[in-house]
Amino acid sequence: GGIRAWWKEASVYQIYPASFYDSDGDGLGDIPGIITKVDYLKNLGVDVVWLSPVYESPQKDMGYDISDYRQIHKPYGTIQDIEDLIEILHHRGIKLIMDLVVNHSSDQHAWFKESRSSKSNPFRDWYIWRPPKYDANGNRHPPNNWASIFGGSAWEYDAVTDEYYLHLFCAEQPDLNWENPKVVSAVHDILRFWLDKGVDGFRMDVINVVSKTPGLPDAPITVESSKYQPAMMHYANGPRLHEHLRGLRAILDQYDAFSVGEMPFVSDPEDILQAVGASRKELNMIFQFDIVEMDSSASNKFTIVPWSLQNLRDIVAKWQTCMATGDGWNALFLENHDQPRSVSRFASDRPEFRIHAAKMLATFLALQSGTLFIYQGQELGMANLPKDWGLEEFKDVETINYMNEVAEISKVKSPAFYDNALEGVRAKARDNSRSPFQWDTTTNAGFSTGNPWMRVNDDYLYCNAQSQIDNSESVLTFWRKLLRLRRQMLDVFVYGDFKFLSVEDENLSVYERSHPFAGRALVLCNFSQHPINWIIPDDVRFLCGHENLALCNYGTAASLESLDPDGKREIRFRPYESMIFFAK
Ligand code: TEU
Repeated sequence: GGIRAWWKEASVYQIYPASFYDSDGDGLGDIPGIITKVDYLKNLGVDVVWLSPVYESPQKDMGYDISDYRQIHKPYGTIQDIEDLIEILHHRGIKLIMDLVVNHSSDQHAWFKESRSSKSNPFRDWYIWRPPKYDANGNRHPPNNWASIFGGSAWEYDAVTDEYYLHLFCAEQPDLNWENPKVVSAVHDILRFWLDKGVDGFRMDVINVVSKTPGLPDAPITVESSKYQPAMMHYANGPRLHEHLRGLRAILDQYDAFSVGEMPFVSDPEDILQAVGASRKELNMIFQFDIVEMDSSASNKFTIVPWSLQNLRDIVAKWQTCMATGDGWNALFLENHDQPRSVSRFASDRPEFRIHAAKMLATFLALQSGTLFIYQGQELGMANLPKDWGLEEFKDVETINYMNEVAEISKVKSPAFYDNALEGVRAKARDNSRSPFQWDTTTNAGFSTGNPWMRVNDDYLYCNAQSQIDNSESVLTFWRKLLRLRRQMLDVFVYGDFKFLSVEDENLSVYERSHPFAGRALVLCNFSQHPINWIIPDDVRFLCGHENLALCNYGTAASLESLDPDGKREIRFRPYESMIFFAK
């Protein structure tokens, strides 16, 4: 595990401001709303809050399109509010990290307004402009064939100067030109601005796409049916990435601040260790996408691909091992604002299984080595949106763009094509995790007294914080116990060695955490709705007794002394049952 650090031991709670708590009845969450819920966070036992963007923004992509990095989006509050939040969190011993979205800005940012105004404007070179290409018939085309991550071309034509600008995401999110040193130093100034206010670090949005292949060459054709091609080979982990990361790190180090970089499109440990290896002085850790892409096809995230526990175990084993040997550090997560709800996705949200399934996933995740990230509502076992909701309830630009494309294609293909795509959207849309937080059983789940910006999940009477807080059997109480256990045994759970035991049953995961002096733990998870009998191997039999049972998601583990027909001691797991054994 390397040298100890506060950020390695931390449990981080991600707040999605629009959907956390609305203090003024306008239907949108806000910063004063977060302030009123600090007790809730303290009670849960998290150490750090990561706040998704609250900056001034036209909200084309829920604040990931920033028009002023030094102002707060008015409906979310004021600079004074964020300063109050920082102070109140710090007073309660909780750190705050902000979202840094600097691969692109909003097209409404003053920099871009200047940039687009003329070719000779001093800000022209702050974004990535190129002249059109013309074919033999004189038709205008984008400068290259890159596809935008949110659909269509990655280039937008701008008539003002008869050129195109690059946008890897929405057209309203033009990419900043990191080849321009003025851009880099402007970003550094933004860091200092927030660090001076006392923030403890940043989650860096798509930070590995800031350096593109010089010359911006065409991407190879991998999607025959499309004019535009996935081009991550030309923008992910580009040639100057590490130089830029070191530049950011130098500033963070002056404040003892922390960084977690979001790094899609890359899953080679070598590439990632270059960004997170301690000696490299770049990022502290990254979010990598292996788990959340395990059930999607490479060309379309909405295509549902079956996954197995073996896939999941292979991914976890890969990262637990390579980070330990390479002096890197893991960021552990199963959910965030871009992903569907984990209980629906990786276990079961059926009423008879949901509570145990959510606790089992929590067990599986929270006791791995790494910094733990929990997304708001995950601690309650919040589930995906109901299957019978109409598409009009989906607010995410990615979902809307995709379903518009699908509707077009369906005209030539078939209604079945459309239905199939819709099923993928229900399973994978980012909207699934963006519905308002469910606080209690009052109107709108207590989220807002007004008209919520997004519909509240119908299940709030059954799943809400208030009914879980004082309930010893709740998912929330279970998370509290897990976080406490992790904190009490940092040597084992955060810094200790990790290994999977080989287990016959394809739905059972058993991993061991160990530390030469601090102790040894077994973490066992039944990932299925069926009972599993597991004959305890000789070398861990001493661990698997009642006296060592640290936590079981059913409360008590019923069957620790059971014998199989041959008289061998076995554990009989109930559906989605999980257990943690620990011995000094
Ligand atoms: O996400 C970047 C990213 O590549 C994915 O998580 C992406 O949202 C997903 O693959 C789409 O299916 C970050 C933010 O987390 C996301 O909310 C923003 O929309 C995006 O950057 C642009 O800023």
